[in-house]
Order: sequence, then C-alpha cells, then structure tokens
Amino acid sequence: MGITMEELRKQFYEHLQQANAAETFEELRVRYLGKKGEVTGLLKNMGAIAPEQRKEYGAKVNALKEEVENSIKDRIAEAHARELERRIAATERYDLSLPSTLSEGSYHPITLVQREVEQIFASMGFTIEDYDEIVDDYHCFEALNIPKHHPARDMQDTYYLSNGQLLKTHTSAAQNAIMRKYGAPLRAIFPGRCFRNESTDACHENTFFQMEGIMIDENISISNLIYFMKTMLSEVFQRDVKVRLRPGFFPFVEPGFELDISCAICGGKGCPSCKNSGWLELCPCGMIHPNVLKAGGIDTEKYTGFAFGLGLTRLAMMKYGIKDIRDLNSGNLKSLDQFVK
Ligand code: FA5
Repeated sequence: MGITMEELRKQFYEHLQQANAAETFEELRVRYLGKKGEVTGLLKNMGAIAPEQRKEYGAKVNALKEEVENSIKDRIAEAHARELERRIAATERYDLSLPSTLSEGSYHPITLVQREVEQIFASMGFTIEDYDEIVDDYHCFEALNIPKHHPARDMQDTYYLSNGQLLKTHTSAAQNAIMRKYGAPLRAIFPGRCFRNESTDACHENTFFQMEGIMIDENISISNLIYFMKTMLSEVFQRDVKVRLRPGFFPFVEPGFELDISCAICGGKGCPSCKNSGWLELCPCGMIHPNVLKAGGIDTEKYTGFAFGLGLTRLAMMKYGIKDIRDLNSGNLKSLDQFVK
C-alpha cells in the first residue's frame, strides 16, 4: 500500500501553503484531484481494503476530495481579495471635486507659433485673413491650375463631402478668394486647418495647420520670396537655422521650391521625426503661376507674386522640440501645459 490518507492530507496542505499564483493552484488541483491525481489514486488501494471497510474508506476518500477542492477554492478567493486590496491601495484616487492642478489655462503650441508668425508678417505689412475649412473643388484645385484628373490631386488624399464640397487640403485653397477680394498689390497671410486622409506617423497628421502667404506687386521676384522666408525663420527661432531650397513641383507656382529645415530634434542626424533624413519639409513656395493670377482677376502684364505654404504644425514641433506630431492633437494637458505663457 502506498501513501496513507493522512500522509496525503499533510503533504497537500504543505503544497497549498507554498502556492500563491493562479497557475500553481491549478497545478495543485490537477496533481491531487485530476484523473491521475493523488487523491483519486487512493481509490486504487480499494483492493487492499477489507470488504467490510470499503464503504467507509470510499466515503473518507470522497470527504478528502471535497476538503482538497474547498481548500484550493478558499485560497484562490483569498489571493483574489489580497490582489484587489493591493490594486486599490496602489491606484490613484480621483476626487472630481478637488480643484485642478493646472495652475492656469495655456495656449496650444500651434496657437503660440501662429501668433508669432502673424506678428512677424503683420510688421512687414501683411494682412491676416481667415478662410473656410469646407471649400469647393474650384477653390481647392481648379483655380490653382489643378484641373480634374490632374495627377497632382493624388498628392492630397481628399475628404469629400456627399454634397461635392471637401475639407480643405491646403491653405492655398483661399488664394483665389483673397486675390478677388483685394486685387493687386496685395500682401496677405492666411492660417488654417487642413485635412488629408494620410496614414499618420511622427511627422504626418490627418489634421494639421498651415499658414499660406502671398505677395503680389510690380517686380516681385524670387529674391523677395527668399528674403521673407529667411526673415520669418530667423525671427521665429531667434537664431540661425539651417535651411535648404530645392526645386519642387506644384501646379500653382512656377518655378516652385521645397524649403526644408534641418531637423531640430536630432540636429540633422536623422530620427523618426524627420523620417531619418535629417531634414523636414517645412515651407514649399514659389512664384505664383500666371494662370492662378488670371483666375484671381490679377493683371499678369503688370504684376507678379510669390506664395508659400508654411507647415505651421511642423514649425511648432521644431520650435518646441516636440518629437511626435500626434502629441499636438492628443489633448494631453500634461504635455501641453508646459507651454503656459
Ligand atoms: C502644399 O500644401 C502647398 N499648398 C504648399 C504651397 C503653397 C506650395 C504655396 C507653393 C506655394 P505640401 O503638400 O507639401 O504643399 O504641404 C505643405 C507643408 O505642409 C509641408 O511642407 C508640411 O510642412 C505640411 N504638411 C503637409 N502634409 C502634412 C501632414 N500630413 N501633417 C503635417 N504637416 C503636413
């Protein structure tokens, strides 16, 4: 005859004493109560028991089975209760009636940068214009020399509304209306929220801000454009920033440029914020295409002009060292609170 019932009971309680995790309780259950378990195994001794004692022996084994089962259940319940108490003690308690820990409200970093850029351009004689977020195809594309089916439309994956209107994909959508409103000569900037059906990453959002600028007058050339871009960047950063100008294609300017800024997050070495290139596309620009001036009612014999489309959200990232553009739309007060002014 193997282990006795008493020895098995003692051994079980020693094991139960050591068990503390869900898996070990389950192991114990299988070890003692499973088909090949040790308590079940006691029944195999039945043959060695005198026939008149078998009934009593069977009842004792069943009682032990029940005892083992209940002891394991009790220990599991105890462990759950302890874990719950631990979690309650460790969890921050929220008391909604307490005053906020944020000392005062703050402007969003994009608002701060926007106001700064507005001030710089206002001091150089530019007016600040507002424009719709829902626009029509004509203003967003056709008036900008992007006819239907032009491949340049693919660059801006557009959210169309069921009535044929669309969410503005770029602030250039206001160019035509502003030219028509003021005529030439004209200096205006117009900040605005833009929407594109983009996959998001550290430097792309589906909702972001741009600031458009146009200057139209007699004898406006690329030199004027470069002067205004340089002045704006050195005022915003209050230091020399490395920029590069390279050719860029946009149907509404000719010639067109991409103005990139050396990534302020990695110092130009390459990181996720600049897609590992060390440069961030910040402010495409160029000389306004004659077709766009004509659509805006401007006399192209007399006037020329430049336009730029500054990535305001990216400028805020570079200015404040924000590594991930998605933080700016997150509404996370803890990270935005540091910009209190
Ligand atoms: C344009 O939107 C043109 N309308 C800009 C322009 C205006 C060119 C006037 C010439 C004359 P682009 O798609 O490259 O171009 O966007 C301009 C800037 O907006 C980018 O350099 C970038 O800084 C910002 N931008 C574009 N897409 C996103 C995005 N998904 N998330 C964040 N910023 C973006």
